[in-house]
Amino acid sequence: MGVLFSRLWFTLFPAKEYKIVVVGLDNAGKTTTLYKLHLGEVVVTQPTIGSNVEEVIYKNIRFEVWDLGGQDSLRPSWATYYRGTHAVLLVVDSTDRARIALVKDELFRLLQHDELQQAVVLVFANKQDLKGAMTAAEISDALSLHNIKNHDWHIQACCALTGEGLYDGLNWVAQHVSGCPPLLKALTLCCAHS
Ligand SMILES: Nc1nc2c(ncn2[C@@H]2O[C@H](COP(=O)(O)OP(=O)(O)OP(=O)(O)O)[C@@H](O)[C@H]2O)c(=O)[nH]1
Ligand SMILES: [Mg+2]
Repeated sequence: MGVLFSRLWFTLFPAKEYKIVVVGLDNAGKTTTLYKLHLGEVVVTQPTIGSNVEEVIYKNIRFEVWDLGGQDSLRPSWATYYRGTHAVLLVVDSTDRARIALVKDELFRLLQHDELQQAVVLVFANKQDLKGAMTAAEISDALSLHNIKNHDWHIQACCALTGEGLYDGLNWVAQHVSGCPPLLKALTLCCAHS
């Protein structure tokens, strides 16, 4: 009886969920962005070792958001998170002019990965509150985003501390993944299996 009920529940109410991986160099503001979207608050962060994953619900869409550590030694492990990814969210520290070429290298490396061929790409030009921040247009040029031919992409100026721009970016993702097959996961089942 329990098994029958759980199958019926899953058939009737599959949870529609899309996977986002959040990448970018250390200190870009990835974890701050994740928790601003998840909690609506600014949290005190430490450099991420490994990953954080949280659910973000926006316009009745569930996003499973993976925030990956951006330090040099951690970036080679990003690929282990790519399977099933619908959207890549690249967070850029807009004041970090010295490392923007490195960001570009990382971006074009990840875009070649087999498991990201269907993914759309959102770039957050973060830290727009800081003096000397590059504009979204400057970052777009520095990253040569116009050379991305096989992925839908978009750049959004934002400030993860205030949240300005974050939902504009998420809205773009929501519009661009809605045609893709979602991850299907059973909702929490409370029935005991017989
Ligand atoms: N002024 C300003 N500071 C920000 C903004 N977003 C993040 N920060 C700060 O930048 C620092 C690094 O933020 P994190 O979110 O930990 O950066 P991260 O990209 O997760 O870094 P790793 O985990 O090391 O990869 C923190 O001190 C944040 O408070 C922003 O929009 N404006
Ligand atoms: Mg982090």
